[in-house]
Amino acid sequence: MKITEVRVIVTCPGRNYVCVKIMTDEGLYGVGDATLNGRELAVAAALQEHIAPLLIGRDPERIEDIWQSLFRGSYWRGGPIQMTAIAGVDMALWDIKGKQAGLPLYQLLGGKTREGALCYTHAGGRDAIEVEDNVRKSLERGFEVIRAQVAVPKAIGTYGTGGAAEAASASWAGATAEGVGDGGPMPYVEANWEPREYLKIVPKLFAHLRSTLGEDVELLHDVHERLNPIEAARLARELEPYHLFFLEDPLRPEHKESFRMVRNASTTPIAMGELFHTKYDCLPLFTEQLIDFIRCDLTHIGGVTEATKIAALAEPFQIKTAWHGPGDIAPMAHSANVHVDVSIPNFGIQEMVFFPDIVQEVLPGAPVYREGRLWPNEAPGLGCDINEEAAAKYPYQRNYLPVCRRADGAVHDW
Ligand code: GCO
Ligand code: MG
Repeated sequence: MKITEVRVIVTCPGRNYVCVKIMTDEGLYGVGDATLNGRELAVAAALQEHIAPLLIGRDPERIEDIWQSLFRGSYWRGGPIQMTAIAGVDMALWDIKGKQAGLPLYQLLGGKTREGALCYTHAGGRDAIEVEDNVRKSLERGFEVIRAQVAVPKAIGTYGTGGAAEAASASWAGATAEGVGDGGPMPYVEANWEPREYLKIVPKLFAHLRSTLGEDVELLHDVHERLNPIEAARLARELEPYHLFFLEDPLRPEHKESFRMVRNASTTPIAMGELFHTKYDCLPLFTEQLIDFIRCDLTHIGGVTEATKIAALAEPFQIKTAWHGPGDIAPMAHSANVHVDVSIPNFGIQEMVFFPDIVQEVLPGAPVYREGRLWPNEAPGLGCDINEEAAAKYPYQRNYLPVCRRADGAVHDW
């Protein structure tokens, strides 16, 4: 088999997606996700200008060799743009292999270790009562694990407080909850965010949720890499009585050694990794057992090939997976997540979103949600497709991630 064409399809059915479609001389094709929120066209150009010419004429069955040649062959390694471009290719090649074998991807990865993938949804709100209300709604839909985020007093547009709707759509943090506007051609500014206020409100939120909802529901919280080590250590310690499923992304991705301080301070389980790009980012956290869940984004680490290696590296350290699953990566990536989830031994949990109908029209095949779990597509390969005609109806629109500013106007990590 030979690769004859690499199509890069950029579409905006509500938000931007970069899709890869690899065609072969045998009529089989594969699809993958190469979406990097806010830098979509940089990845599209990397694919079109630099990667596609290297793939034409190559044997698509040699996934590992193609992966290595793109990762090491470029000399310049890693980084979000390159690893996202490689992921799009990698997913499409696994998709082709599955179609060739007539098997869903999880079968190629060793077969099922479990039936469905336990998943979590998002509940946000302006105050603890509104969050509690939204947690209850998610419980009614069958979710067993729920991420809770509350608006920070005095801040404008706190990240995550729009809950599930915000996660799936293009509207930004707080936009739905506080009516402060959507993302758009210039970055939305989350303003007046102060760690002092944040550190006061979050333990109060979980005290409220535990006292009203009891111990049965599993709760978690996303810090979104906003704290410094001593602040993160304090938060992890103060949340201990509420028994979180995990505390997500407490620190910036650069300083792996800072996790020691959080670890030594508390027994709250720690998850990290949506801003990592390779297994090398994960290793220092694994070898010292500084985290409990690794939550890389398959679209930003080079796809299924790197994800299965990261999972295998995590396994002997008793670290489980919790792959990133936001609305800003395409259904192909969500499908890849779940195929990996149901075939590895050390799966932990899967973040999920409900894609709006318009996305499902353009990019059909996302995993199906039922009873607190995601179920893999049983069609060969990823079980996803790209409706190119529908995609063409929704052209790319420039859209930035928000930025966060402190009360004095200084830039903080969003
Ligand atoms: C999550 C994430 C996302 C990111 C987004 C950035 O836990 O799902 O933190 O919501 O903010 O992927 O593009
Ligand atoms: Mg997160």
